[in-house]
Amino acid sequence: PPVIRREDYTPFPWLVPETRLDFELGLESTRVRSTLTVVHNNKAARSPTIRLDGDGIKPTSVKVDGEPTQSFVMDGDDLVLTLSDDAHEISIETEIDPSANSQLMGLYASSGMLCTQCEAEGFRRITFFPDRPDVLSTYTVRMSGPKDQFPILLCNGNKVATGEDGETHWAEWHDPWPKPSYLFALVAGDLVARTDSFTTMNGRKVELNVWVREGDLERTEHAMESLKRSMEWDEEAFGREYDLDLFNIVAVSDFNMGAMENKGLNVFNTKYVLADPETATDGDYDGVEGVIGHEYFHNWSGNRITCRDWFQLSLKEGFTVLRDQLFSQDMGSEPVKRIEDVRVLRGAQFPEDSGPLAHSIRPDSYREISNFYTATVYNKGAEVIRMMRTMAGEEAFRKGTDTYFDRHDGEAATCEDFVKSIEDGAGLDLTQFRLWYSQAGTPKVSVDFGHEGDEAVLKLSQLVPATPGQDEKKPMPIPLKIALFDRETGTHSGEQLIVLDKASDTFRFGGFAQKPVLSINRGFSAPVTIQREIARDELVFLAAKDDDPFARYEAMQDLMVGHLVAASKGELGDEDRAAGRKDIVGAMRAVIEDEALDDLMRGELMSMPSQTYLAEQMSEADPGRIHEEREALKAAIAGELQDELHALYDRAAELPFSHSAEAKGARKLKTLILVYAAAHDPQKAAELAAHQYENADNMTDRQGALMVLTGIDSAERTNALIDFYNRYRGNALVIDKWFSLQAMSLHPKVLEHVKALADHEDFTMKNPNRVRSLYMAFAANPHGFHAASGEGYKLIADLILELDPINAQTAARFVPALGRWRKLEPGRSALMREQLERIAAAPKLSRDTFEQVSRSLG
Ligand code: HT7
Ligand code: ZN
Repeated sequence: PPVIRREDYTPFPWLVPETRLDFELGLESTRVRSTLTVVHNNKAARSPTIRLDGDGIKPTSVKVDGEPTQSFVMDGDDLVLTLSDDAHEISIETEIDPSANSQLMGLYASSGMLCTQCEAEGFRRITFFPDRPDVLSTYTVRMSGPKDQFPILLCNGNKVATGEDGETHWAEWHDPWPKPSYLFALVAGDLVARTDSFTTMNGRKVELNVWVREGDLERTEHAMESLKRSMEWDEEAFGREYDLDLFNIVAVSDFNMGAMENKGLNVFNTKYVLADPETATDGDYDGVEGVIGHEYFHNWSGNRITCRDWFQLSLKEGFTVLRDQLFSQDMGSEPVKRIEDVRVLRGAQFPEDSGPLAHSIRPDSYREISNFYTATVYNKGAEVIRMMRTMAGEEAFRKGTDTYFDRHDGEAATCEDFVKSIEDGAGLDLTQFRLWYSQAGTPKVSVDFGHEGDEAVLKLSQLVPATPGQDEKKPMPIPLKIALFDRETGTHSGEQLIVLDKASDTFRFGGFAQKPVLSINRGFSAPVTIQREIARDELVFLAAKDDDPFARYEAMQDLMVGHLVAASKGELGDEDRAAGRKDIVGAMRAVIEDEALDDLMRGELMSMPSQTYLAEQMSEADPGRIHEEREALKAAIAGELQDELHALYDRAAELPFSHSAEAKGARKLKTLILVYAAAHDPQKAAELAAHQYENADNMTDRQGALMVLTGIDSAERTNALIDFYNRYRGNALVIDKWFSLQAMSLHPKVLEHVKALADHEDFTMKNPNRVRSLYMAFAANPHGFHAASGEGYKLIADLILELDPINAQTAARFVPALGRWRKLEPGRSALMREQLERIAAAPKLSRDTFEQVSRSLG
C-alpha cells in the first residue's frame, strides 16, 4: 500500500457545491444514485479529469449532464472521468449489500437496521466521491424503503418532505451546512426516541432525540441530560451555539469506535448511550456524559471548522478532547477528572510515544488513516492545547478560541491555522511551541534541586527522545507549574509558572533560609516525565500536604513507583523493602485519616500505580516480577491497615445509592478496599466480595465485587459468575462486562478461561464490543497476556489473523499490544516478536494490519 505524505497535499481541482443522493434501501441490496454538481476550483491547478474515490464498489451507470457516458476509466477502486468544461453535473449509480459489510465502514446492517460510518474514508464504500475532508458540499438526500422494516428514516440536517407509496415510504432530508463526506450519515430502522428540547442562548428551540431499540428507551435519560448539559456548557465556556433545529442521536450495537459526530445525526455505540443504575457503573455514566459531550462539541470543533486533510486530525480531535475534558471537570470533580485523564495519557499514550508506533500529534505520513486515531492524536493533542491554555491563562485562551472560530468558520483548516489564531487572539508567541506538533516522544525533564545561601536553585534539563524517523530533536517549551513548600509550616507562598524552553536552564528563588520542598508539574501542566532524586520523606510530606490535588496524587504514586520499580529489579534488600513499605503504609494511613478529603479523591490517592505504568519505567520489564511485587505491596498495606480499611469500608457501606459525588466516592472505596483485602486474605475477601455482590443495588458495587471475585479461586467466584450471567443474559452491554471481568482477572488460569470464553455461545467476532470485551481486556491484563510461555501473545496474534478479514480496523487495534517487545526481558521479547513475524508472514493482510505490524517490527 502506498505511503501518503503530508507535504504532498494539493487542493482538489474541483468544487462540489451540491450533492443529491437517492437511496433505495434494503438490508441485502441498497441502490444509491448520486448527483454531484462540480465546478472547477479556482484555487487549484486546472484538470481535465475528476478522480472520484471508490472502495469495493462498481458503477452501474455513469452520466454527465444527464447523458450516459463512457468517458471514464476505473483506476483501481477509483472512477476517473474526463470532463470537457468547467462545470458539470455527474450522476452515478451503485448497488451495495449492507448485510455483507462486516467492516462496519460505509453503509452496514446492525440488528436489522441500516446505518453508516463514513469517517475517515467510509463514504467511498457507498458511492464514488471526492472522499476527502477539504471538499465541502451541501447535501440533499432522499431515502425510501419498506415501512415495516424501516419505519424511521434519518439523515443529516432537517427533514423537508415525506411520502408513502404502498408498503414503501420515503423521506427527504436537507442539510444547509456544507460538509465533507465523512460527516454524512443515514439511519433506517425500527427505533423509538426519547424526545426533549433545548432553547439556545439566542432563544432558538432545538428538538432533541435519542433513538434506540424499543426495550432500551428507559436507559436513555442520562444521555439526554448529558446532551442538554453539553449544549449549555458550550455556550458558556466557548460561546458556541447549536445551528440546526434538530439534533438526533442514534444508538447502534455494532460500532468500531465510541461514537461519530455526523452533522445533526450523531451515531453512537450503545455503550455510550444506555445507562441505568442496575446495568451501568459510575464509570459508564461518566463515559456516556463525556462521549455525548465530545460528539456534541465537534459540531463546532470538527464540523463548522473541519480538517483540510487527515494529517490535521488533531485539529478537531485534540481540541475536542480538551473541550470534553473541561466539560467533565466542570460537571464533576475537577481534580479527580484531571487525575483520570493523566492516567489515560500515561497508560495509553506514553507507551505509544516510547514504542515503534510513535508519531507526532500531526503525523507526517500514513498508509491507513484509521491507524492514526490514536491516544497521541487525541489525548496528547488535548494536552498540547491545554498547555497553550495554561500559558495564556483562561481568559486570553478564550480570546484565542474565539479568534479561531471567527476566522475559520466554514473552512477546512489546519493545525497551523489553530495555533496562529491562539497566538493572535491570546497574545502569545508560539513560534517554538509549534515543535509540539511536529516532534514525537515524551520529553524527559531532569530536576536538580538545591539550596545556595538563601536561594532555592532549580536546575532543569530536557531530553526529547529519538523516535522512529526522528533521530534529532530540538528543545521544546515546557510549562511547569511549581510551588516551594516550607517544611515546618506545610505552606508555600504561591504557585508559579516557569517555562523550560532550552535544553537546560537554572531558576533561582530567593528568601529561603532553609531548603524548601519542591512540588513540580502541578496539575500535570506539561505531558512530560519528571526525573528527579527526591527523598522518600519529601514524598511523604507532599502526599500529605500538597494543596494541588494532582501533585499530591503524584507524590503518592511516586512513593509506590519508586519502591516497586526497585523491588522488581531486585534492588531492595530486606531492610530497604521494610523501610519503603513502612513509609507507604504511613502515607496511606494519613490519607485514610485525612478528614478534609472527599472519598473520590481519597480513592485516587489510595490507588496503586498500574502494572503497565510500572513496566513503562523500566527498560527491560519483567511483568511476572512486577506482578509479584505489586501484589506483595498490596498485601502488606492490607495487612498493616486492616482495622482502618475495615472501618472505612463500613462507613462507605452505610451510604445509600445515589449519583452524588459522595455516594460515588463511597462505592469507589468499597471496591478498592476489596482489591487490597484480596491480596492479603483471599478467602476473607471472597466472603466480603460475595456479600457486596449479593446485596448490591447498583452495577458499580456488583461489578466491583465480581471483579475481585474473578481473581480468587473459590465457590463464591463460581456462584457469582453464574448468577451474573443468568441475571443479565440478553443484555449485550452487561454480558460484555461478564466477558471482560474474566479476561482481566488475576486468576492463575485466566488464559484457559479466555480460550473457553471464545467458544462461548455468546461470543462473536462480528461485534466489536464483544471482541474488545474479551480480547482487549485480556491484552491489557499483564498477568495473562505476558504469560512466560508466550501463549498470551499467541492468543492475540491468532485473534488478529482471524479478525483481520472480518473487521480490519478492529484487528489492527490489537497490534500495538504486540509492539512492546523491545521493552521486555529477553525471553518474552523474543516470543512476542515471533508472533508479530507470524502475522507479517500471513498471505493476505489488510492495509490496516499490514501497516501496524510492519511499523511494530520496524
Ligand atoms: N470522529 C470520530 C472518529 C470515528 C472513527 C474513525 C475511524 C473509524 C470509525 C470511527 N468511528 C468514529 C469519533 C470521535 O472522535 O468523535
Ligand atoms: Zn472526536
